[in-house]
Amino acid sequence: MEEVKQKKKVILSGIQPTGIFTLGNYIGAVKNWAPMQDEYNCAYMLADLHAITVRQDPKAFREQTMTCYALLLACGLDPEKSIIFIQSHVPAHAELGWILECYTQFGELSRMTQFKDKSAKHADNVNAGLFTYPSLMAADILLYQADLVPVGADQRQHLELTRDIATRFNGIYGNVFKIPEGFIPKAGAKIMSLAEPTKKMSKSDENPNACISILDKPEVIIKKFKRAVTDSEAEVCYRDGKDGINNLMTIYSTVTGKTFDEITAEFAGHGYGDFKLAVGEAVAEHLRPIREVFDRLMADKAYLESCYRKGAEMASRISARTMDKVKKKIGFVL
Ligand code: ATP
Ligand code: LTN
Repeated sequence: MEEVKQKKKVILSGIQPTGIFTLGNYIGAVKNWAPMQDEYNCAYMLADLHAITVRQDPKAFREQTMTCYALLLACGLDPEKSIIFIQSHVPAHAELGWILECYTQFGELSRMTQFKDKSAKHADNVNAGLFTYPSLMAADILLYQADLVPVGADQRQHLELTRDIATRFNGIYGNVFKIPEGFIPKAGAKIMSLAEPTKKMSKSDENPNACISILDKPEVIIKKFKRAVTDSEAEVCYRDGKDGINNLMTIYSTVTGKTFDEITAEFAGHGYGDFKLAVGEAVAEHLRPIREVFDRLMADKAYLESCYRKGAEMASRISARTMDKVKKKIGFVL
């Protein structure tokens, strides 16, 4: 019997080039992208169109985008295996983004918690792009007919909306879009701030002690963990109400592979000081190779450029197929 070759599933994800990735971005999202490259057809992008929903300084933004591209490769993304591209290099994203805005309801966008948070934080610039951000994210995903979207927990609501938009569009025009599933890690989907462990760790936090950047030097990482806010008990165990310790245990567990029970046993009879030091050292060690590869890549801009040009070409080819279908279905003259 002829063997039926199973088509590989498609993965798409993205990250905004708004700063050096934090340990939260890394554990919740980017760390999980590299291991998927053998099993799936993967496309990963820098969401620079999304990044301008917050004002960016042109020179810093350009440099930041190059830095973030090198970081993706340093985190193990391989341009020989995956499509690694910059969103604005593929005009179909903005084009389908506009179209999908016309299939997204005002009420749906008004309910998005990221919009509410960011418009409170940037009250002087509550622009239309900040509001329609999820329609563009839906376009990113649906253009590639993605099956799975690996993201942190804070993107769950945007993914649900993407599914609703796709289902609505398919309901009108027939089967145009694959309905994607989220792929949210069981542990580490929401890494919390080290200074305020009830708040998510975020690239744009003003307090440098609140978040670990994946390029922080080992001594800086260790110092920040030493200062991490915990509680007044002295027991290293995962329990409701111990937000700081729960967060440190999650971080330690994801970088060492140890379970919570193993961690509790390891630090039985020790104070928080020993535990914090161990977490700091484990994180510093885990991030060391990323920093080393990053330094090498940043010294070879020509290589980086050849990678993102190739990525844009491949992404354009795939997205053009979906774009064509969408335009025909809607009734645009082609
Ligand atoms: P900004 O502060 O500029 O809004 P951000 O740090 O929230 O940025 P994004 O670029 O919006 O980062 O997110 C990139 C990916 O990282 C997404 O998949 C998001 O879910 C994930 N992520 C962001 N913060 C965390 C966190 N604290 N814990 C786990 N995952 C996270
Ligand atoms: N909104 C995402 C970044 C992003 C994204 C995407 C993630 C833009 N387009 C498509 C997955 C798929 C965020 O992390 N804030």
